[in-house]
Amino acid sequence: MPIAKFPKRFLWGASISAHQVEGGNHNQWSVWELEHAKSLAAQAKYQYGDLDIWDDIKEQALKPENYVSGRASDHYERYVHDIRLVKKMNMTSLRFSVEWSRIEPDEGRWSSEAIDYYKRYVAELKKHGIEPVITLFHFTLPVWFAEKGGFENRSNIKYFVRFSEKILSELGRDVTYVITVNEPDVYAYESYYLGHWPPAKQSKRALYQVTANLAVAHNRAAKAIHSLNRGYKVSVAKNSNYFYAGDNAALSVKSASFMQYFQDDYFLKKVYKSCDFLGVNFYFSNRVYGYRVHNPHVQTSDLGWDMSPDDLEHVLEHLYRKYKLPLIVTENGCADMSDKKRQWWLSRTILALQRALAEGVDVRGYLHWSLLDNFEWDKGKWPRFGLVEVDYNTMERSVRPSGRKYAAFLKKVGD
Ligand code: IFM
Repeated sequence: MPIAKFPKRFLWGASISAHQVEGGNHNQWSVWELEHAKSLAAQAKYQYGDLDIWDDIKEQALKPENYVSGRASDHYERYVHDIRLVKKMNMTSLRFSVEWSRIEPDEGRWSSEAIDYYKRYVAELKKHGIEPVITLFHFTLPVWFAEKGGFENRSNIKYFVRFSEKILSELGRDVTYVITVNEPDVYAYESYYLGHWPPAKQSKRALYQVTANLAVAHNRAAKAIHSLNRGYKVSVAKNSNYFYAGDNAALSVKSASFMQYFQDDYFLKKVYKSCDFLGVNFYFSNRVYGYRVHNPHVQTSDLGWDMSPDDLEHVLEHLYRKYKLPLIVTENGCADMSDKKRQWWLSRTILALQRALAEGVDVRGYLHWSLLDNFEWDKGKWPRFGLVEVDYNTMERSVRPSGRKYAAFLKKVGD
């Protein structure tokens, strides 16, 4: 692992989201999972049969249970243990999401039990000196809000703003970093254009409407949060993958830059003025020839995603040059069940962070996706993103070799 001089108080840690790890949730996703588990299992061979790891995952991927979050990683019950693990791994920050459907299970009814739970959760982090980075919307919604049309209806945004105000006024200034919306355009694209996620619509109009409404939701929630206290540091977590031309043809160069613009700036232009920093989620790069993306597939993750960790540097440089806001990498990682590639991914990523810093980019943190193996939405539980492996039968945790290396690096960097 390379050793670098990172800024003091750089946030080093990992990310998780409520629905993917907590278990026992009842929201629009859990309802959808139960309705679709059988058909997702039936399509598994067609969906994943070409992946290199098909033989290793087929038993799991062919079973409907794989597609039901259920107990997930049982983090709701085991958070004290998991936070201790975060500490033991020398991390200084944890990004997690609060589950709106627990906090406001029925419209206008706040659950004091759920609020107390998240207060205890934050207190546990603070006790260990771990900086919370809290997410308010990470793809899951209370059923009542989804039934009203969710973020497709602009008039529903007020419910999200009310929830944001409520939870932050309850948690108070024990929290500083707030992500309003996670990967807004991934959510809109998967749920309203491709129809892979609930509510499984396939409409261009809905795609644009939801994207635009999520920008408004962020702006209004940020305003409400800032009026509680100007000390909150608010952002979105923007998915930002890297597009580059595969050859020198003018069309490839133009297309790559248009794709980058469309992915990043179309949304960020609407929200950056109400952000105190930018959260960046980086997973892969896209090589563009003419109008098309065609990746070299030299190194791929278990999900078949191109692995080009070095390109994080370009993404950070591009966003910083454009928006002049401090950056925190709020997600970055790879699905790697054998844990053979994650260590390499981490060291290349750390070098990319160093290069970006050396170029003058104001990077303030790195949060690896993910702390734990977790429920990967419509793909279920077979993709393994965790620095820490979860045995879904016993819920036992074991830190993977890559997790141990990351911990050793963080120890050195912290000394
Ligand atoms: O698991 C997801 C997460 O919920 C959002 N960002 C990408 C991750 C890996 O696909």
